Amino acid sequence: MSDRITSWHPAPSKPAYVPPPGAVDAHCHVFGPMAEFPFSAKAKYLPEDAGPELLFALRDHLGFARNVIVQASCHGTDNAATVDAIAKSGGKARGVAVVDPDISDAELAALHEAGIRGIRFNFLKRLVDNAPKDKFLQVAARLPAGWHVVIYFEADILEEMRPFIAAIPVPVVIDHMGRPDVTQGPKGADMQAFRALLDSREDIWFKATCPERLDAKKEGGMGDPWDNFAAAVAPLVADYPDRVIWGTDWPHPNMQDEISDDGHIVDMIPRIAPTAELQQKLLVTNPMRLYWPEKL
Ligand code: 0GY
Repeated sequence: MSDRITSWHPAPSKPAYVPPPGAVDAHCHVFGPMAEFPFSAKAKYLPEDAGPELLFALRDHLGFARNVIVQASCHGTDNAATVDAIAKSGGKARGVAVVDPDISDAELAALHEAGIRGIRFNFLKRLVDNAPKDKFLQVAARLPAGWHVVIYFEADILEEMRPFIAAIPVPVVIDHMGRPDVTQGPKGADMQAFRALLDSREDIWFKATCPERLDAKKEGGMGDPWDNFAAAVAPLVADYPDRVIWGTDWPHPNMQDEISDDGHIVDMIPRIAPTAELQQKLLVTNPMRLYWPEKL
């Protein structure tokens, strides 16, 4: 592995949109700092440090109150950096871990104590070497009470994911809507397939995230201001308002070729959730139900 990469904007603009009080950035990551929390030997990318100080400064700059920190693949199954960031947040962060499926019940309980509320199964071949569905189902069956499973996959494997998702015994949250091709529009084949998946279980949630990824120029999309994303995602948020959460995706792993201004990413919110009621659900009520239910 060669040079370390930077995938985030050095000075994001102040968004025009002001999130409601208590708003949660429910999909973000920390990288390192490497000297304290080395990256996994199996990491597929080697980023510059993007630690909790930077994340919390961004949270305040963008007008958010809380973060949900998702363990990034570059840290493998060692959740120390994520747990450290949660500990430093003063109660303003919780997290999603990536675990070895053979993790002990005592270790899962310790992660709960540290603020973890779910585990992530990553099926992207460019990010992980293997994704053993049988092992994943075994660990999903012994999660602490109240936890959920986050799944990251791309639209081309949605059909083969169906039986696996159907067998998960806890609520499921789908990262980035299973990466639909948003240039197909709101009625495109990928969005129709994703809606069918949502209709198959009432406890499948999704993240209306990643305009910068799904509508990237390098993916054949438009780039900022990501009009394809807005057009494709707004109807989905309108139709499933109680099962959708939102996040910045900072520090935008692997997006070093198309750096995004996080202020602009926040300004996508009123385009996909145009009413105050929808925004309250997307940014406050829904993520609080998943990550801080005791505060509702
Ligand atoms: C994301 C997306 C990506 C990376 C990771 O864990 C990760 O490394 O999630 C990606 O490269 O598509 O959700 O941040």
